[in-house]
Amino acid sequence: MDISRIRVNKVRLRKDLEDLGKFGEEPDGGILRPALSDADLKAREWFKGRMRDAGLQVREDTVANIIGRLEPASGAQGAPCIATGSHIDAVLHGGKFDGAAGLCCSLEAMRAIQGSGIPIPCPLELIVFTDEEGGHYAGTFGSRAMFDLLVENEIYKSKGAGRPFMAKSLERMGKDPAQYTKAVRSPSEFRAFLELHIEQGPVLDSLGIPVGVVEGIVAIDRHLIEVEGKAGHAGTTPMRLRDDALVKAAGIVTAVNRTVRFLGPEIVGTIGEMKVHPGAFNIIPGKVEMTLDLRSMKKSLLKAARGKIREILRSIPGARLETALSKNGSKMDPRIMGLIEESCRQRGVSWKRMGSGAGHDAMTFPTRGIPTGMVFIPCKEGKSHCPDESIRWKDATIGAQILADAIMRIGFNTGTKSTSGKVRAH
Ligand code: HGY
Ligand code: MN
Ligand code: MN
Repeated sequence: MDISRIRVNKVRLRKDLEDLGKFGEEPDGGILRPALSDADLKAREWFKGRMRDAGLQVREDTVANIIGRLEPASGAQGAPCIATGSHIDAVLHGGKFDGAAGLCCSLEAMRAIQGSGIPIPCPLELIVFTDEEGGHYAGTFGSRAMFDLLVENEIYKSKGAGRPFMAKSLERMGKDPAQYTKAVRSPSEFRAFLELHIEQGPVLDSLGIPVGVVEGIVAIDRHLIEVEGKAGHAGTTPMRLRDDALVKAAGIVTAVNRTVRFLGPEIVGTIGEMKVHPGAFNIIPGKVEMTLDLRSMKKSLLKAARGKIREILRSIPGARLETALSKNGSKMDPRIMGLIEESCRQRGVSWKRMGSGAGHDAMTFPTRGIPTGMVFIPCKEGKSHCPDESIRWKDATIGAQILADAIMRIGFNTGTKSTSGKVRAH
């Protein structure tokens, strides 16, 4: 089987990337496309059309994951599929390529594979996962829903008072939230999962290397911190009689930052969201809600940080922490990493093995023993989650080519060693 016959089309790919970037576009070049917002829904409809134009059978599951599928000509219809995909939703005022690059490159890979005339060895799927960025709650929602990994009542949970929750957004797009468990699939339906993503860090760009072969994805704990005080009149309440929730929250922010820094360079912590209630210039804040994102390749560091932060909160009246989600780090499948590298070698493309400090839907699949791999492409100066996020079109083209080649190498390979150690020959 001559993989070199697979040729991605850089013009077609670039057009998809540019067109997808228009949904939710803001004047400063960033995008506002929160999960299941109007901009996200429009982008999804457009992408479904592109998937159909590319010959994929397209369906949407009960939690709005979009699943495009290519069936092999004969024989292997019911066989486990090789899936690829990523997300269309974006962080607030984010960039145009986080998630989108993976989806457009995956679609181009699917087209190039079909264009090669090489018969596909098993079903191929391209999946758009719902709410990867955690616009409603804890993130990687669609892939966790697919493998029955939601926390209890997650579709009714939000990040604070008056914030959106998934059940409402699903209803808004005409779905019955009570049917969410119907999205659950068996891991045995999957032979492998591959995600292409921008690196969201500076390594590849600074070294001038076009491909990152991901070895592992960071463990992530997401907590919600709530601080109760006493709302009151900003003019008539003497300072000594105040119980100002924001003053207490400010102390927590600096204490959390000090704690994480003290634990060393292998852990990062971010208080990225803060809501002050009621929130007016003449009311003493009565309540503050904050989100805390902790990450490390070492789960033990996350545990240590949580313990110390709980201790800090115990000393502050009215402060409490709720753990929204604790995601283990994920190891990528060595076999798949080898096939990605083989693809780079054959194409004369340099690559670098690396970890991912960003979370992805690709971290969900290994928890169900599905062999998983990730291909990174550079983003300029490592900028991401901001309007300056940008890529080089040639890097996207190379990434799509390597992704297409790797999908077919997995397909024709005699077996893919699953992360659970079993070798599954197909
Ligand atoms: O938060 C992350 O790491 C990813 O961009 N969702
Ligand atoms: Mn992101
Ligand atoms: Mn992403």
